[in-house]
Amino acid sequence: MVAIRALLLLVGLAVAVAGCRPQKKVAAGEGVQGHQRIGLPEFRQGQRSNFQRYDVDRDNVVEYADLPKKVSKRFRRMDSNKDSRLTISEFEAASLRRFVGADANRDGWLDNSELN
Ligand SMILES: [Ca+2]
Ligand SMILES: [Ca+2]
Repeated sequence: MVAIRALLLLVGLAVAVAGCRPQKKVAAGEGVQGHQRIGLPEFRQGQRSNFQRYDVDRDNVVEYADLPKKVSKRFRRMDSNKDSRLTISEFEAASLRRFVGADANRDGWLDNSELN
């Protein structure tokens, strides 16, 4: 929990710092000087859509054992308590770690170079 709180704090700081900079306002995912970038809300929404694709009964839990091997393997890595059930909380925590890990310049956005 301490690690997750630290991550949330880091993301909050990055977003706050980015929000203080004078930047050209663009719609999420829109190009900036020919570059694509994605912010945390859009990233989380995309990730949530991925989760919901497999959460067919909409109970915010995916029992991933019977999913295709590639998906099952990915979900197992995100299953923090290793109970073979991936909750939306576990999924979102893993997604946040992924965003923070990819945001190399800590500006609260993932640009082309950070997405690839
Ligand atoms: Ca779990
Ligand atoms: Ca970035």
